[in-house]
Amino acid sequence: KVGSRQTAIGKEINIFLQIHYSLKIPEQIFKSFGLSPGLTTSRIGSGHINYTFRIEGEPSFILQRINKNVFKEPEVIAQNIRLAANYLRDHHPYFIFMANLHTLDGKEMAYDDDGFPWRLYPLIDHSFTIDQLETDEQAFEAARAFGSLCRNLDGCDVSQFKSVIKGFQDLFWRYQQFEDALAITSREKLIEANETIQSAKHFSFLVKKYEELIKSGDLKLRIVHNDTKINNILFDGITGQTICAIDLDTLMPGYFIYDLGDMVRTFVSPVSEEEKNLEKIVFRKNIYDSLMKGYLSQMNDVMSREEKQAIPFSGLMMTYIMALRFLADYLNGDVYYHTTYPGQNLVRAKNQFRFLEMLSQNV
Ligand code: GN1
Ligand code: MG
Repeated sequence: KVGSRQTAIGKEINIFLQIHYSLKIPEQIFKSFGLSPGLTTSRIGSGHINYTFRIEGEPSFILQRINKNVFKEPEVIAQNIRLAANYLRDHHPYFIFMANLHTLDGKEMAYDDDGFPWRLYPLIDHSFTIDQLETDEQAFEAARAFGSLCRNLDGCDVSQFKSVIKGFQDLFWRYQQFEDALAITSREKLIEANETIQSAKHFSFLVKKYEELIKSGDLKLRIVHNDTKINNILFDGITGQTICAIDLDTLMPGYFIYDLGDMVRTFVSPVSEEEKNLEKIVFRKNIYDSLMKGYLSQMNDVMSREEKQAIPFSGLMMTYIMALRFLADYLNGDVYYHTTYPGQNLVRAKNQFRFLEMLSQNV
């Protein structure tokens, strides 16, 4: 994620999150952005796709290498962000939108010799991100921030935006990918994941519901963030309030259920998707209610009655889609998400199915 992790008094706590690994920032990348290659860098964040670094200096920056295997057309990301930034500048000039900085020759990204695009962000002093949400206020504030992004983009020309990843939140297609993975995986993995595979099949009625909902045309196609996990909110270390939503890679046309659902998925459980101890996964009703209030404080008057009826489905759908995606990646041999130990994607899938059970008993 692109936030620095500092406490109110500016003390670095990111040290706990640093993972030392061999990826070096190429000198040409520093130079493209007018930075000295001698600056101190450290890897930060808990994203599963891109690599994120903090660059110390006056001022400091966040530098990110985009995963070109996942984002096959990185120019589309840049184009979508540009469209959104222009619309917001013209219609909501005071809205804080974290667009990236440009290279010395005015480009949104700099490519290295291996064809990976890199981009640079300002590092906001005393800002921080969290992986687990603790209070009702945080839930309200974070949901309000994601809601206000969608609300402020309501009215822009959706047809100009392009899809960054085809079928990204298409539950029907994700279920097919899971079935494809089942067909090619090893016998050992089928045995190891048997119970989780049964859960995946058990909840497949959600795919049908999803298809019906999309076909009904009741959901308005909007510009949505598509990755509204709690650690994509930048908080202010001094006021404790939100600054803005970050990680705009998947800002593209979609439905509100994707954003609201991913908030339910990542806000309401007291532990993150990495947690192995399933006993710790519970439904926090107070957080669920606060996040709904925060989101609707922005979205209530732009949403239709039909959309509001789909609110309870959103969390189920997004938790299920992530459970399926983690499980499929485990079966495929961990080809998509970064992992740090064998079986991590199965842990994540089990965690998500557990939360899905909890959620389905409560919404
Ligand atoms: C990925 O890399 P990160 O953490 O921003 C994924 C999201 C998932 C998320 C689950 C492009 O996001 O869809 O919800 O992991 N992004 C992509 O933690 O696949
Ligand atoms: Mg992301």
